Amino acid sequence: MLQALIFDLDGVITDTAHLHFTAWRSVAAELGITIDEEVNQSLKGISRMASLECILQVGGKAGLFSEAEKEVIAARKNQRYVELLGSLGPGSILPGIAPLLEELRARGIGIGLASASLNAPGILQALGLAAMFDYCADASRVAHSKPDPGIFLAACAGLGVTPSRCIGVEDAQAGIAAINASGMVSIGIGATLRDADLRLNSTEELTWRRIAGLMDLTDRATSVRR
Ligand code: B16
Ligand code: MG
Repeated sequence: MLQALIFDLDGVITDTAHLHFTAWRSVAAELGITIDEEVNQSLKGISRMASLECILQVGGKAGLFSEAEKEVIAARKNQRYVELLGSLGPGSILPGIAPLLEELRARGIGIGLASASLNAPGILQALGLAAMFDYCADASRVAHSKPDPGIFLAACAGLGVTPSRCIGVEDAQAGIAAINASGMVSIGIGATLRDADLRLNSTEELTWRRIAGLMDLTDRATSVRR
C-alpha cells in the first residue's frame, strides 16, 4: 500500500529555475563571471552554497574568496531571489499538480516536501499550497544535500512512513539519485533524466492512474523476488 508521495519543489510543484538564474546571473556579473543556460541547468536541485561554488569554478575564481565573503555573496543572491519570488501565485503551480494533491488527500495518502531550498515554506505559502502538505523537510537540518538521500529520509521520518512504501518525484538527476538511495520508488520529470523507476515528460503526465500502476508493478516485482 502506498503511504506517501514526497515531492521536490523547484521543477515539480512550480518552476523557479528562471528566478534562481536571474538572481545568480546578476550576482555573478558583479564578480566578472558570465553564466549561461547550460550552467543554470547544472545548478538544478543543488544547494545555494554548492551553486555558488559551481559558478566560481565556471568563472575560474574558485578559492579566491573566504567563507565569510562567500556567505555575503550567497546572501546577496538570496535577497534578489526573494524579491523575484514576489511574482509567484497560485497561477504558478505546474500543470496537473493541484488536482493530483487533491486526489492524494481524498485517498488519505501522505504528502511531503523534500526541497533543497531554504525558501520552500515561503514558496508553498505564495502558491497557496502550504495546507496541502503534511510535512516539509527542513533542508537546513540535513547534513548533506542531494544526491545524498538525507532530505527524502527526513521527509519520510516526519510523515512517519516507510521509504519503500513511498514515491519520490524529482526533476533533477541529483534528486533521482537521492530518491533511489533512500529506498523509495522514483519518478523523474524531464526528457533527459536517467535511472528513474518511471520517467515522464511533464507534470501533466503525473496522474493518479500512472502512480497507482507504478506501485502495482513494484509490488509485483517485490513479491516475485520474495
Ligand atoms: P535556496 P529544489 C533547489 O530547489 C533549486 O533547484 C536549486 O537551484 C537551488 O539552489 C536550491 O533549491 C536552494 O535554493 O537558495 O532557495 O535555498 O529543486 O530542491 O526544490
Ligand atoms: Mg528540483
